[in-house]
Amino acid sequence: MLLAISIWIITIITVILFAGRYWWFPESASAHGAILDEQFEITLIVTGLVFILAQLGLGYFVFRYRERPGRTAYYSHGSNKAEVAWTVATTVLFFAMVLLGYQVWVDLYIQEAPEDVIQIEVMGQQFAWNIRYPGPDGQFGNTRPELINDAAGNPVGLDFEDPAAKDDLVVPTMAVPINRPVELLLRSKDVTHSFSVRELRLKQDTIPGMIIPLRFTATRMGKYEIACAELCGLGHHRMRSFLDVLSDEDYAQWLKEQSEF
Ligand SMILES: [Cu+2]
Repeated sequence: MLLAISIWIITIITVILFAGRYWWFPESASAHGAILDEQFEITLIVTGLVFILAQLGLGYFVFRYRERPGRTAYYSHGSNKAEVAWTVATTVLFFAMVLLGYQVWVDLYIQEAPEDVIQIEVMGQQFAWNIRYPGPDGQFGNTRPELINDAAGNPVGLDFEDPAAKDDLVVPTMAVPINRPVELLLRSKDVTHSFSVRELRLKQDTIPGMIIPLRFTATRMGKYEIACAELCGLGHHRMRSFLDVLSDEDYAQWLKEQSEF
């Protein structure tokens, strides 16, 4: 009896915590943020309803078949019909939600980038982010792993024999202009990290040996934290940087200041 009541109480507290939104996302600052939030809400409502029904049912069965004098347990093989029913229902729900979220996914990952897209390379490493801009020539220079040398100030292994590498800018923080499409090229030097900015509603693993493109358009000026969202080693908690969303003029100014160092 106590167990059944505990299950119900835990269910109610959980629902209150989610419905009351006491710990929620910060306000979205990207073009795809609103549609992603909507998708999140639909998923939360659907899975929330399933959760509530399942927990209430669990409590009910614990309560209904609690120990009583003179009653013995009997062994059941279960019900094939019920199993088929909830497996089919789960499959249908799962595919319906995938299809609903498909458009956001296509926008972020698959659709061809617009011509004026700003490309920025992000190289994760234990325990820092290296942000690389192609510089005035608009071309990323070659990199070679054997040239990587943190102590000499070449954390991404720029090959300076390549003329396109000479003006590349590698900095510890990121800035982007507001309302301009940006394409990140996510890389990792060592282990799997995850590039995550809550306000942009972005989270994408960076994987050694892969260059993963990720697109967004920032729609609100401000300073946002770039966190590593994948436990990547002892210093994981301090693997963070910042993203400044600036006006066009401030962005141009920022680029200029950075390249003067
Ligand atoms: Cu990391």
